[in-house]
Amino acid sequence: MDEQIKIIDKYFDAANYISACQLYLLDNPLLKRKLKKEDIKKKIVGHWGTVPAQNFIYAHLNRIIKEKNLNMIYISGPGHGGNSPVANTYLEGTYSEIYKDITQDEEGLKKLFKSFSFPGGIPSHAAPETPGSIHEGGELGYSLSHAFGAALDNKDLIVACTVGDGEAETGPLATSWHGIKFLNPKKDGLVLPILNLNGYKISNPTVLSRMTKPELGSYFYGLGYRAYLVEGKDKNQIHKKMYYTLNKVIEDFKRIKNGEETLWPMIILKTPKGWTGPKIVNGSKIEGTFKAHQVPIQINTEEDIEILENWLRSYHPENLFDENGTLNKEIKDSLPIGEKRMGANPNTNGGKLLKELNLPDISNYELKIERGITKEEDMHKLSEYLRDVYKNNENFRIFSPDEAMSNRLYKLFDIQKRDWQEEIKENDEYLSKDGKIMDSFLSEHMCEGMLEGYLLTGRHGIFVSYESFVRVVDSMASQHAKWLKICNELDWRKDISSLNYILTSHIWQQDHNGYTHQEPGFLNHIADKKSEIARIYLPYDANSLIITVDHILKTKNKINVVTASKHPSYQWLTMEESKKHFEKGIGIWDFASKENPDIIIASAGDTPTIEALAATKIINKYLPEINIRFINIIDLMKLNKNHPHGLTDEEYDELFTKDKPIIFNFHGYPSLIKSLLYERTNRNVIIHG
Ligand SMILES: Cc1ncc(C[n+]2csc(CCOP(=O)(O)OP(=O)(O)O)c2C)c(N)n1
Repeated sequence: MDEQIKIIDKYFDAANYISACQLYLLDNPLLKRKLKKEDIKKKIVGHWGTVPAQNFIYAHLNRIIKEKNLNMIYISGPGHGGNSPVANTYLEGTYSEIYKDITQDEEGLKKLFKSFSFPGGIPSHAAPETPGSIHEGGELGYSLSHAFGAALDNKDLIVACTVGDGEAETGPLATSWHGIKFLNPKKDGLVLPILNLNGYKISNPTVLSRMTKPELGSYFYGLGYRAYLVEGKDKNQIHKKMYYTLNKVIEDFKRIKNGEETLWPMIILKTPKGWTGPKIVNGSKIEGTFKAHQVPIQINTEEDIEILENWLRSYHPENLFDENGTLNKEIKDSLPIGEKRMGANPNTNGGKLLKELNLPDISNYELKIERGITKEEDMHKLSEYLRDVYKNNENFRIFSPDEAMSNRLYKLFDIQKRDWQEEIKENDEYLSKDGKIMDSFLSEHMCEGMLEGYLLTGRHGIFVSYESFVRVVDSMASQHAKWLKICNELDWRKDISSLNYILTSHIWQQDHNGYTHQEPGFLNHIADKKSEIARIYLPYDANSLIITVDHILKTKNKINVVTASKHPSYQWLTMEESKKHFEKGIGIWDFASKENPDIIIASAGDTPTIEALAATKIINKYLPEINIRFINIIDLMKLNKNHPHGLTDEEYDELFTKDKPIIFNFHGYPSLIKSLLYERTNRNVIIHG
């Protein structure tokens, strides 16, 4: 063990060296000569505080992966220290395999250091560009929910997830600890949370770090964990503790898998913030304080350069790399190889593992209709189709915060149960350890985070939410949209299944709930995202809803938002008619239209369509001399000229005419339609929304 720890420690030095150099160096990557001002970046940006502890964790995880031949991925919660995952994936070789110019030599190191947080270079956070990452490290709070999502239906996988003690204060992270209550060890993978108790955030202490050890232990025990505290007076002692602790964790995991253990292991790693970095700069204590959070030394004077040089030399690069700048063989040989490397694990590039869904033929679910007379709950009808998607596919899950029933997904429960690993009582319904409907935890953050983790590791799913409360995860949706946008620019990132939302219990169907439950602004939020990613659909009845959901489940790399009706409501088109309409995304409904229109009545959304058709009927009755053209828009982005789905100007003018008045009945805020029509010829429009 002592020999192994010596090598782990060398690896730790190498990772710290490469991480620190990314912050500072333009040249002189191996410090073969004295450091000069010209070797150093003019603007130094990035984070140091979180980095050493994460390097330490990665080093030890590598050891246990190699020794036990584990299938493990790593999620960096405090991914603002992006130089850490970059350093580690460089050392294991994955980075150079993906980015061929970042070679495993002095020249490669020089390029790598320069590119970090530099114009035209790589982000300072864990990002899509970072091999092995399924997690954007900028916005804190989602790491653990991503980890749990990645572990679902992934029974051989272990997801190690570092959580910052500041990050742990966020709402989404604080609720995520409960994720273990939804993992079935027989069918799902395992998650190892590693809380890095480094004591500080940007400029404040952290709450968890000021709790006593018994308080912390009790807190995590109450949540269902056996917390292992790893701390030490010196490097050697803490290496040993981590070594033994990981051995114990793997033993615990074995017992959990065999059903012999109910407490889940987690690690509390207590290290100084900015560990191994500069201790004192300009009379201020840095290591072990919040001052280590970002850049520990700004370079203004010769003395600063000297402190930097001493710090970097403290890792002894001459003992880590050979003359050419290639990592020493004994360190290299200690690392996992091939897809066991956490940067190369295919689960972190989920498209590699993506299996297409086996989708049922939608004609089997057609609702036979009498136009404008038949009434049906669209979501209830959709649930027949979704039941069979579940039936045919192991790699599909629906996520909903306690709302699958309330959102009328009744038929799912004919064949599938809710995921629930806790006690089940007599009057509970549809709970099971083997259940795969993810609706038994009331947390939009967890639904979103787990679904993202599930998608990013190559599976499929849908988030079904009340329309107004999906806004709880606005920011998570934005981050995912950014992630997808960057992935689209990276050849090596393979296509993943789209992030699908069905928003129901919507603004026009509130019964007793009323104003508190009304907020259709998620559509505006998503409409603002990159047009190659954002899709918005407004089906008007059951058949159109089934067609829409069948479509979105086949798409890749998109964010699809579907608003849907759940109350008994009028039905308008047969399946065949709706298919044709959906293919166009927008069109004239002949049964409600006349030739040579005097006005256009347009609708988007289920209730606005009922109202617009009713208005058309009334006008036809009392003012038959007025010719109405009735247009329905199911694919909202047809209106956006700058969207890949957008109508051309000619198509738009053909449908809406160049000058006839348009009355537009819209599901959401009128401002959205205003912005979509801004560049169109005919803007003679009154919008009701
Ligand atoms: C949701 C969110 N709020 C605020 C920030 C700004 N921020 C960046 S790092 C940081 C402190 C993080 O502390 P911790 O999680 O303990 O990480 P570490 O100390 O390891 O850097 C804050 C507040 C953020 N990135 N995300």
